Amino acid sequence: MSPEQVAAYRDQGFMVCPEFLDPAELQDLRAAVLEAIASMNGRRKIAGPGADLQEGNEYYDRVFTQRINLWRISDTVGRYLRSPELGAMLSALEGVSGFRVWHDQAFIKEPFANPTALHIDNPYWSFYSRHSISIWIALEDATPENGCLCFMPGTHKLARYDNAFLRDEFSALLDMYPEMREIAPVVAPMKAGDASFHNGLTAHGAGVNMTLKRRAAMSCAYMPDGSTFNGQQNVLPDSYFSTLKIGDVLDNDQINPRLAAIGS
Ligand SMILES: O=C(O)CCC(=O)C(=O)O
Ligand SMILES: [Fe+2]
Repeated sequence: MSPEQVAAYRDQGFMVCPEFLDPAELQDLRAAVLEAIASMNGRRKIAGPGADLQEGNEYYDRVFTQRINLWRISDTVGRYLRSPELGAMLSALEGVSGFRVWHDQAFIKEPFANPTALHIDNPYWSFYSRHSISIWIALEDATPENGCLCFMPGTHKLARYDNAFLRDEFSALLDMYPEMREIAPVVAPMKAGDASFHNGLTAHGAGVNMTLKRRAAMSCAYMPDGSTFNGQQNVLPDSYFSTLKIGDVLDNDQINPRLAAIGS
């Protein structure tokens, strides 16, 4: 990554990275994600240990099919999302020496799906950091017609920890941050295999799916190593959550594995 790309990411709070995966990698990851989702029965959204998040909100369930922590049930997913090369990119973008996986998420926007309301990610999570970051990998082409992402440039510098929910109206976030109403969203179509990165405080959303095909994507959120517990459970399993006090370092390798450094 060039210094110009890093500077642009830090200024805008997001970056699109064309051809992040080559065609063979794309096929490999897409197959692994779809297989892992298919292996999860019922309405529970998290694979393996985690909070008891279930489908059940009519509107939210029609934003996308959301399945979390596929890294626990698919070695292939884990290998891509925890690769040292990806870790090096995250570190360069955020200027942070090490990251842990916060959670991964598959987002399958089905035909006629609702839009993904504008929101910021980090306020949902169990730590606060201005340097959390997510990758979002298009497993199929994401277009303005089928609900590609949009990012609001520079909003990571304005965001506090007030947030909207994904079941809210598309623009509910702007009621909390009226100053963002003047910022034009950047619509980010991506080809299958392209990826984007966004800071955990960058406002973003996605449109409705106006096509007859699904829009499949795989994402992963990363927490700077050393981040501390803020009191929120989010995806943490009850057994771990109940042991935590505000301010404890979130350093459980079973729950939030550290990304290995290149060469280690
Ligand atoms: O895929 C979507 O529609 C939403 C993705 C998102 O909010 C994220 O990756 O943080
Ligand atoms: Fe998000």
